[in-house]
Amino acid sequence: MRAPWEIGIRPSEITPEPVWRSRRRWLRQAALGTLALGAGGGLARAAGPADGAEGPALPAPRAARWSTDEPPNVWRDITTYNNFYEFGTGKGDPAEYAGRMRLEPWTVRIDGAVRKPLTLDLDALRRLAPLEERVYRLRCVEAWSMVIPWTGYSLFHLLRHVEPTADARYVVFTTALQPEAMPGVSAGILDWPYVEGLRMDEAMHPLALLAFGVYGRALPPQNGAPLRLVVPWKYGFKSAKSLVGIRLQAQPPVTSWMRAAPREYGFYANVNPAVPHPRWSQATERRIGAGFFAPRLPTQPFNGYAEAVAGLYAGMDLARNF
Ligand SMILES: Nc1nc2c(c(=O)[nH]1)N[C@H]1C(S)=C(S)[C@@H](COP(=O)(O)O)O[C@H]1N2
Ligand SMILES: [Mo]
Repeated sequence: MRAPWEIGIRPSEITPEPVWRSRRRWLRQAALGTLALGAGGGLARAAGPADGAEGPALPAPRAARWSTDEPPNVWRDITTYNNFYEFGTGKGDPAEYAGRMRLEPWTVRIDGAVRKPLTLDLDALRRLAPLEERVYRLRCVEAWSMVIPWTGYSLFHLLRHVEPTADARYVVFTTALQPEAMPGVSAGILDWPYVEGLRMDEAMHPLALLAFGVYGRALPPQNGAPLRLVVPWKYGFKSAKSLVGIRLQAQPPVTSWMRAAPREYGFYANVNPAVPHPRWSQATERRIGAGFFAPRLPTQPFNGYAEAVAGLYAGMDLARNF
């Protein structure tokens, strides 16, 4: 078990042990019926990591197999420290402006090398497979990280549904473009819409998540409402927010970040502490919320998911295919 300052929970978020103990005792007594409810006035509600969570509930059982047991970041950090360049490059810009995005109606078009091209609305998408909670590490190329409890299902459910043909070797993701609602679009940092891509076998890996929620609530706009990709073994920019299009094709796409800076961002973008970004090291990371004195954490190959995904890259030179 790591110390709280290593894992992104503020000291103020932690229930002091005596409070926690007496609370457990109280719960046990309540369960035994030895304590009259209403008489136990002294029970203080402890602050929790999901405090402040808002939005429609999206409850789902946790997928233990695909979840880290590192404690998740608090709701506040997850929803106020964001990258979503359509709304500006400041970490606070998405929380401030993404609420302007029009979320209804929302459809996703899935086409290309498939037998069953489809346009699905959000309801149909959510109902396609059972939702699960997956607690994933997210490692940004800027060398910070968080632990986030997403709600969603493996992307392969959706890809299978449209029946890919033999030409489907890459998957291209396109995200929402609403210039009137997105102050960052006119800044011209990237070519819009934001485009990302995966190789077909990466996209079919069960870890690749189509996420609809965080902390059991529908995704806040700044986190990519109403649905986004989460690819936990790759740098954060691969996890495209606010998806509107998914296209299967034979050729790899040129993604937005590759187009903007081909020397700095490759197609694969697997988290790799041994391959520095041309302008900074990727060897360590700063866990958001861990506090000023927290030591940086060593970045793990594939962000700690090597056992699950390293086999996808057997025989590849990952320094050249960065
Ligand atoms: N459409 C879109 N998706 C995006 C981005 C973006 O600018 N636009 N930023 C990416 C980056 S760099 C990161 S680190 C993650 C951040 O996700 P979070 O804010 O939910 O933590 O979103 C990714 N998805
Ligand atoms: Mo990122």
